[in-house]
Amino acid sequence: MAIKGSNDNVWHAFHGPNMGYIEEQYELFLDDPDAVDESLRQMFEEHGAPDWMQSGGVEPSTGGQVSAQDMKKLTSAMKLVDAVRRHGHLEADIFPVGKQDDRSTPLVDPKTYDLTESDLKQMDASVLVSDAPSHVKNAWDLIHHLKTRYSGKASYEFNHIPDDDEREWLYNKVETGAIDVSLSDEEKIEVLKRLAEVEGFEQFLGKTFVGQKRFSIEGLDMMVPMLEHMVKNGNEDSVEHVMMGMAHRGRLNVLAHILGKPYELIFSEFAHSPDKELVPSEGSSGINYGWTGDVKYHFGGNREIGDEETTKITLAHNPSHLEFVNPVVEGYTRAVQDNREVSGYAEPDFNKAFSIQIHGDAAFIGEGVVAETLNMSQLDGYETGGSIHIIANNLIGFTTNHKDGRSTKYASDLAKGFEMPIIHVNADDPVACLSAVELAYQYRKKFQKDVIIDLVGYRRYGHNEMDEPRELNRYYISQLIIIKQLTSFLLVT
Ligand SMILES: Cc1ncc(C[n+]2csc(CCOP(=O)(O)OP(=O)(O)O)c2C)c(N)n1
Repeated sequence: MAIKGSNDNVWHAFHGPNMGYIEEQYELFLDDPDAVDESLRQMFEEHGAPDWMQSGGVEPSTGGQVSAQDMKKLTSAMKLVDAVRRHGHLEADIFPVGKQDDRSTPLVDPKTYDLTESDLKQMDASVLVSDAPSHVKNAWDLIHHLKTRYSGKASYEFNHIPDDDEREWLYNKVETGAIDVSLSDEEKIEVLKRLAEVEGFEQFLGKTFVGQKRFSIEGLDMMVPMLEHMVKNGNEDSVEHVMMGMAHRGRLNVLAHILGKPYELIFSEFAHSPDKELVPSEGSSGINYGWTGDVKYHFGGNREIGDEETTKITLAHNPSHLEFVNPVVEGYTRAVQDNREVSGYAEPDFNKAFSIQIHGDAAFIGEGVVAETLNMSQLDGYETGGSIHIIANNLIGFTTNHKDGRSTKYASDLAKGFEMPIIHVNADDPVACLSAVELAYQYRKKFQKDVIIDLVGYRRYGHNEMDEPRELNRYYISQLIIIKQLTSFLLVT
């Protein structure tokens, strides 16, 4: 590092945050001169303490320099910017229903940092961030801008990621809006049509096969367009295989709309199965006919998509044991990534395949096999270049409210220990959901590590369709709200 300055005012070359930096370095130097950069050491030896430190923290006012008071404000503003990045999720609008209580936190309030609107308006935004969007002129605008990014329909937790490049990349993508999906009118209509199919399918099943289990996706309907978006991205990137694992929730809908399983086949599985006797799962002790088959919401499937280059999508069959499929899907993925054509230790090609793991919110944090699988995600022998996880978060596990089912704030908190980025997104905002997918996909592609999307919705009915929604579903929501939301989404320009 080369530092220039005349002998007279060498310290006056430093302004704003740099002054804080020099102060910090000087204190380090006092403890151990070798702890600082060679050029700084020479300066400290030659010129002594920075003059603003010598004058008891008051910077000389000559020469248009920043006062100590301004310096303090600047440091506070930096803390506030950092706080919005770290804690903005606490105020985010990610719950479509069920948590409408006050979500404000003093952690992102300027007052907490002794800052007023006028303090912030006097501060140039470029002192705080290097690439503020053009409409952001001062620090007040900047805080507002950051709040829209970190406390909107999507929110983010990145602060636990120790790698500076990764964290900076993620913050940059969020703050610049580079990952925001922008849909044309036609694309909006496509998404709406897909959502109508998703919901129509569930309603048809509900009305036609009354009381039969289907583990409706309703409340998390956007999961289907999100999966479509991910798979399409993969196909455009010449990914050969997408391996998927999921439990019962929404599985029939994913089979129909992502795996292309014909409706007739699904209906026939409802029509031909004497429901109650054929259900060896979800706590039932019902008789089954010699385990000759499985229940319809455990079946897997596969499908090829794409014209010139094809991508094979595989949904693994699932046992009743929640999340046990996680390591199986990772094994499938690694198996197709490994190059077994040359002798020796098989080298994986992470661009050839990726996995999508869909988890229940209670199961993600409650089932130990999830932690075991996440732990393997960076091991040479098991890694798959990053899996994309979606927590199908309907805020309830069977009959258990999250307050009685986990000791952490979010269902996704387990992933923090594995340094994985977490994106929370409101399942009733289609554009936010697709943007969350885009960020997750791009992150996986760049850093080849796992990423978590916490898709926050609700459960329209009971746990399955044999139980009583009025008693089991605390988050029942009227059709009208959904219609209102979809209609505003359709207000195309
Ligand atoms: C290993 C295992 N433990 C317990 C169960 C029983 N069980 C079935 S569904 C369920 C609740 C799961 O809740 P969540 O993960 O939130 O998924 P949801 O059904 O709400 O979508 C439980 C405990 C099981 N099937 N497997």
